[in-house]
Order: sequence, then C-alpha cells, then structure tokens
Amino acid sequence: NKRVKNRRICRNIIIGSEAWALPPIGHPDRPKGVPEDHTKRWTVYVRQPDGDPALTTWLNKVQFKIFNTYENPLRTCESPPFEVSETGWGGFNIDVRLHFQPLSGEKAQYRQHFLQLEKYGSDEQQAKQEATGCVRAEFLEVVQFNEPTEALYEALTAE
Ligand code: SLL
Repeated sequence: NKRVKNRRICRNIIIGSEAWALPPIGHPDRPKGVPEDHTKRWTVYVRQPDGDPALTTWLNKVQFKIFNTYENPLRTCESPPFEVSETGWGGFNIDVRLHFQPLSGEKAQYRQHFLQLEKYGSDEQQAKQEATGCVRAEFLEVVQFNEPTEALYEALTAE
C-alpha cells in the first residue's frame, strides 16, 4: 500500500439530524408500538453536500452509537443512506464512526453529533422550525487523507 508523499486530499461530509413531533397518544397517526413517553421522531445522518461526488468512493461504512437505553445502540450502515431513525424524548450526543474503504488503508475516524430535538437558534430560525415542524441541525465536517495510498489517490482524483 504505497503512499503518495506530500499530498493531502480533503472531502466534505454533512453530519446532521432532523426531528419532528410525534402525534400524541391516542392520535390515529401515532405509530404503533412507540413507548408512551416518546414525543419525537428523529433521523441522524451522514451525507455528501449537494453536488459532491458519492461518498462511497472512500467511505465504506458508518456506525452511529446512540443512547445506551436503545435496543442495539451501535447501529451500522454498510451502504447509503448512512442514517438511523428512531423515536425518543430527549437529545444526546451520538458518536459517529467513519470507516473508510479498505483501499485507503486508513483507520476509522470519530465525530460527535448532538441530537437536537428542541427548537434552537435565533427567533427567525425558531419561527421556521415551528412552521415546518422540523428541527434540523447540520454541520459540515472535513475528512482529511494525508499522504493517501496510491489506490485512494487514484480513486479520488478520478472523480
Ligand atoms: C441525558 N439527555 O444525557 C439525557 C438523555 C435520553 C433520551 C436523553 C428514549 C430512549 C429509549 C430517549 O429519548 N432517551 O427509549 O431507550 O441524560
């Protein structure tokens, strides 16, 4: 696995979450089997910014470690969409583990994402969250490959 000296390749990813209110108990649209104390439905995800090439050239799998009271709290996504959806009542930090394609010879990298369920931000942002019923929190993350393997370098520069 020869490496390309004095080169660094960066790729952007978006790590985000979206949360919506669940219909209240007794409402016909409330999903069956949801615990009574759960008030939100949410999704946490990793995706490429609009217009960027597919992540799977370099990203092999994503694991999301959610709160440990959930069943099977280490959730693994082997292919896109890299996302987990659940219901709950409270926000918490999610460990996001990025596993790279074997040709990269790279160790996994870790990120954290706070699962934001409640409205936040400026009055204007909160008004929008209220109107759409959706609380979204997204962060742009940079993944750096320093002295990438030749195989990874070729795959990324061919995009
Ligand atoms: C804390 N923020 O760090 C709190 C914990 C946990 C939220 C929030 C339901 C989990 C389940 C849920 O929403 N938990 O049903 O297993 O202490």
